[in-house]
Amino acid sequence: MEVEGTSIKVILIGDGGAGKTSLVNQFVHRKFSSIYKTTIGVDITPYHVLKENGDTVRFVLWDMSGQTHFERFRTRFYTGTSGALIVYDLTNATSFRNVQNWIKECRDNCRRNIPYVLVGNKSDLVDLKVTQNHSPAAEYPTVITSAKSNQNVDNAFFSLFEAVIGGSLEKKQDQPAKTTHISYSSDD
Ligand SMILES: Nc1nc2c(ncn2[C@@H]2O[C@H](COP(=O)(O)OP(=O)(O)O)[C@@H](O)[C@H]2O)c(=O)[nH]1
Ligand SMILES: [Mg+2]
Repeated sequence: MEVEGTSIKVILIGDGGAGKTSLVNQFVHRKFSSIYKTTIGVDITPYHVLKENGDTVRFVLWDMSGQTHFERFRTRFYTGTSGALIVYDLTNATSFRNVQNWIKECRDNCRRNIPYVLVGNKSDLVDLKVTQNHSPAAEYPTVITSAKSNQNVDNAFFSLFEAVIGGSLEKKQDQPAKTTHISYSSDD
């Protein structure tokens, strides 16, 4: 899948169930669903933002759905990435420990230095006084979100966007974004 033009690819990675798809749905479509759908493939959503000087920057969000164990697919998924949101579930200690593995895999496959923003999601379910002490990788900025209640969701994405372009952005989009699902079969 080629995304044309001068679009900037950012990816969402992290354990299945952490809330990657929900964060994109809340950020782009202002929707939340508690139904957990695992589909095989990748959801690609363009998202346009304005720079302070009025120029439009076109980001494309790549959300890999399910089947994170197909290594060949994952390697392709990382190609051309400019930044990554690494999502973990504040209620799931394993997802939190795996952040380091996701960072390592991303480093190995992106073949260049890219900014990372860690996202501790599902803040609506936890007592933040307890979980704020969890700092999986102090060297990376971490944003605590709820895709359900829309807490800090824009902050998470814009922190990454601004780190990628190295400047500040206006928080608006010039058109509703449409998600394209690219399915993928195991014998591909
Ligand atoms: N309570 C709560 N549930 C969430 C939140 N984000 C995602 N979920 C739920 O967690 C499950 C997995 O979310 P999903 O976005 O599909 O995770 P993904 O596998 O990382 O894409 C779904 O049932 C979501 O409804 C959140 O912030 N709060
Ligand atoms: Mg998903």
